[in-house]
Amino acid sequence: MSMADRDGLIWMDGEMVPWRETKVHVLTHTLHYGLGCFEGVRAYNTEKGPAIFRLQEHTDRLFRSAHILNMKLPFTKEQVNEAQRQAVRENGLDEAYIRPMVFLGSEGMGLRADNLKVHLMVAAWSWPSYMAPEARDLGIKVRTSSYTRHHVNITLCKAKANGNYINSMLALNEAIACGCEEALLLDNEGYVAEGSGENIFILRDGVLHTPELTSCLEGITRQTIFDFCKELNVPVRERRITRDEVYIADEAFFTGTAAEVLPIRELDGRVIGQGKRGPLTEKLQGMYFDAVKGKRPENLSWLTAVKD
Ligand code: PPE
Repeated sequence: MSMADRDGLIWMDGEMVPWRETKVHVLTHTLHYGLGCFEGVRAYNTEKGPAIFRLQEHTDRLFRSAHILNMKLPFTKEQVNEAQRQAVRENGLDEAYIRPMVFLGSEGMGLRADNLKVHLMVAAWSWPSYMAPEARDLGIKVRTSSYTRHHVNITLCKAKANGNYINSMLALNEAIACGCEEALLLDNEGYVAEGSGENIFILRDGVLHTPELTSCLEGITRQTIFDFCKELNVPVRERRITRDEVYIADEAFFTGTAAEVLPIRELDGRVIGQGKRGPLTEKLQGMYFDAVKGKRPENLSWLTAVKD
């Protein structure tokens, strides 16, 4: 089903608009130059109804991205939180992927346009599994990308900017064409960075390792794994990792809102650990799914109910 041809409502600049009517002009600035930013957020069904996972953190990151790109959002954080709740609620969704995006309008063209309006849209739809459902148990096959992840001073990777995803799409399409499910990008110095839309963790001798924030997005799921590891007394180190360290890891997994917690069973044809989801990955994945579904009393503050 086309994303454009659906029933439902999309929050657009402060109003709920019928899904098929939320159109932009072909001269929309962001469509041409990629200067925009977005979030990927999920709502899960809990005992108390649908709830958004770590909503405030996502909204905060959206505002940080906009600030980095020098885009001034004409809405408050409270309004943006409310828009996301409304998008899930008014579409009658129990579970949803939520996509807020900040973009520049069609008020002007060219790189020098200085009369551009900053717009915000928030859509929500059902997007159950990012990869084949069995990938959660069995893990996925990954390939080191021939594309380098953006250098920190090219497009400013701390912003979850639309244009940064050219890099992700080139890497992902290459990996898929090679029979893999995801790409692992290296940073401009050749160290492990991240997946096309996920952070990466590796386990070695009881210590979890993940790249530093200069090589990857400040993932909210990544932070959630840090929080769980603190609780489990599993040490986590943020440091430079080489691709061959991933080959010899005991376990490896990706994290992200869309991908959730996803085991990696193979990188570049080398089997990682036992070649299936390892025990710590399974434990963290279980904690994650329990937390998002409101089954962990200690993490209830991460959930924002969609209904009043
Ligand atoms: N790195 C990148 C490059 C990235 O895009 C994401 C999220 C992450 C790490 C993990 O961040 P977080 O979701 O806060 O844990 N990618 C979003 C877009 C995926 C898509 O297919 O679109 C997402 O997971 O929603």
